[in-house]
Amino acid sequence: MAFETITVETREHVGVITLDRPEALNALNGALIAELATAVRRFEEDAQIGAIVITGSEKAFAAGADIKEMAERTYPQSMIEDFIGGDWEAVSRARKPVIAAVSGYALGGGCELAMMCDIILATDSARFGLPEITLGVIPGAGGTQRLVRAVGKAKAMEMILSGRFMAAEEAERAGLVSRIVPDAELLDEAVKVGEKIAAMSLPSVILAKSAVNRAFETTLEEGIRYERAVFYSLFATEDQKEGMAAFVEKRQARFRDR
Ligand code: DAK
Repeated sequence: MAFETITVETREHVGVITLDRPEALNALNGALIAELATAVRRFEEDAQIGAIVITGSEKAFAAGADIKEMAERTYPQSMIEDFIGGDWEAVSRARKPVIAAVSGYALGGGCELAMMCDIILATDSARFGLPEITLGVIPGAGGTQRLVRAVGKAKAMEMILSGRFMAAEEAERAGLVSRIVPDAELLDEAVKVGEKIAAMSLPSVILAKSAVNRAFETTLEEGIRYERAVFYSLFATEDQKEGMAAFVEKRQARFRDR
């Protein structure tokens, strides 16, 4: 299937999805969200792919859900169609790691999309914000929940209640962004991180991601119990034997995802 609102490529073991609606600063309309979900699911199913990168343009990762498409929505329509539905959740449901490479605006649904990813790399020009309040609504794709977990209550409240944008440097300091990288290196750096992850054993990558995410969903005690069970389970893999043998033999491990 040819995509119209995104471009998709494979770089070695990393799937790269580029949001591509420059005329609307990559505003996330229904077509784009559906195509993004399809591309993510394909990479999830592709055994050659170990990580996924989502990026936008230099000016915008994504300036939010498409306001022009949303403007005439009614309450019953929104509620019945449940536009939170499957496609918007494809990224947060991905089991393989997803890296957001953010330049320019990441606003509203664009910021929420970045926060659905596991790691955010950004350039100096990145601007994060949840300005839905200025439109008479509130974030609707996880923003009120994920931003507060990422940057704490005070900053999240200020951003969500006043619509203030957060610049890259502040976002890095606050823990929303993993690293700031030079403009020209953003995508290469994100792919490099993806390649590094893709070289690990996929079962341990999937379970490590799942254990970290568990920290946001449960008590410390439960989370530690989950981590312990997962840790033990990895001793059932060939990759654990290979990884530890490689260390002892002073060579590079060759994981086979088994
Ligand atoms: N939607 C539609 N078009 C947009 C857009 C958007 N979010 N953002 C920008 N554009 C369009 C502009 O209308 C303009 O198109 P033309 O007028 O040229 O046809 C073009 O992109 C360039 O934008 P500007 O001329 O405005 O460019 P500037 O550099 O002057 O300003 C800006 C850039 C990013 C500051 C500005 O465009 C802006 O404020 N954009 C809107 C940002 C915003 O409010 N975003 C939040 C949208 S609400 C949900 C899932 C998601 C959501 C909710 C529920 N469920 C699953 C339930 C998410 C909601 C949102 O994101």
